[in-house]
Amino acid sequence: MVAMQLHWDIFCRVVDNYGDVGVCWRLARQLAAEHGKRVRLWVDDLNSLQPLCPAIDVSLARQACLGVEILHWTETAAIDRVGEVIIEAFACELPAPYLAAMTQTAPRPCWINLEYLTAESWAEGCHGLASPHPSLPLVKYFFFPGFSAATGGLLREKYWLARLAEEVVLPDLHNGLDISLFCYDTAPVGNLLDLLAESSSEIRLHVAPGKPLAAVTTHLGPGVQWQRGKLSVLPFDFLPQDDYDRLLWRCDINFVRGEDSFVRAQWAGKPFVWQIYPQEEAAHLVKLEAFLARYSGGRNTPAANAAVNLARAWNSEGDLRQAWGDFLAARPEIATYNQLWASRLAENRNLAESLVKFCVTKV
Ligand code: TRH
Repeated sequence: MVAMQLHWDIFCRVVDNYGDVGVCWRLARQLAAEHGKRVRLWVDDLNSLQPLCPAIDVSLARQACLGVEILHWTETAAIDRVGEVIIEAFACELPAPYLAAMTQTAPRPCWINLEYLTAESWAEGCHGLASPHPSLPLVKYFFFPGFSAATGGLLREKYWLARLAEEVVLPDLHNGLDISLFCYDTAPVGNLLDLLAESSSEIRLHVAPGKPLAAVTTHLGPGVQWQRGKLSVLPFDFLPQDDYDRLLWRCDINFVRGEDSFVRAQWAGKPFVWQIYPQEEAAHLVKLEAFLARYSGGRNTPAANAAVNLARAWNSEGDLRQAWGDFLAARPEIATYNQLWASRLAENRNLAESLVKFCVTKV
């Protein structure tokens, strides 16, 4: 008999920024909306989820929102039952009482450790591996999102992406370029602003709050909005997650970071520039190169080289002026390729589908 696995518990500990909770919230919503699962999302920091989902009330220990039950995960939170599938996001460590309750459940629940996204090939070899608990009669499975069919794939909501694609089919009446900026404070934002200010046509730079806006303010001085030549610098308030997706779909070029906005920029099929989450000893640069190798797929065209060189210049060192100029010159070709890249990625099973199929086999 096929296991129903109706009840899913996702545990999310917010380390920093919005990526951990952004991924978990998106996954929870999709499992509920597209797979009919009853999903409980346990989050230790509701204040980080609230900007992505303004409808939630951070004072509540338990609430429902968009088909998902959201639980404030505290040391003292009561464990009333365990799910049939448990997702421990990014090795966040399940609470001991919850683990104990899992050992009392028959059949044993399916326990997944959802890993961070990487394009490195070792992730394909580790995807789906079992890790028996050292002392309890439980097995945890490593689940790797990724860019190939040998991984768990990427988060991609069928209904929502189809709707966004319809929205951008609307006539495009704007002049000049719309660019969104979401990055860490280590990006060469000042250099970029100087280059954009030299533009002979209009550019509207939409700047996310937090680190991106702080970097802009450091370079341009205090202000609410800035005008430099034909460049308008327009800060925006933190948007609900769906509205941020819309912004990426509407902009001509997106600067994105981390994990979730990076994936969304790829579905938007527009030229994008990714800043990877910086790690100690520059470990992130290996991951960046792994992605760039997959993305460019051995092409040695001006467009492929321009996209790769700008990513390198944005993340570490390099001639940003040259890289930006080449990127702009190749923008139409990069846009065409990114549409193709998105449709190739969409041939892989998406992360939620992969999880549902994988877990059924692990009862
Ligand atoms: O916030 P991030 O830097 O998150 C990072 C990465 O996930 C990184 O891998 C992880 O190690 C670290 O967190 C802890 O970037 P990311 O992944 O793009 O997540 C941002 C989320 O915020 C994403 O879901 C999009 C969302 N967002 C909005 O909903 N509205 C907004 O206005 C903006 C700017 C972002």
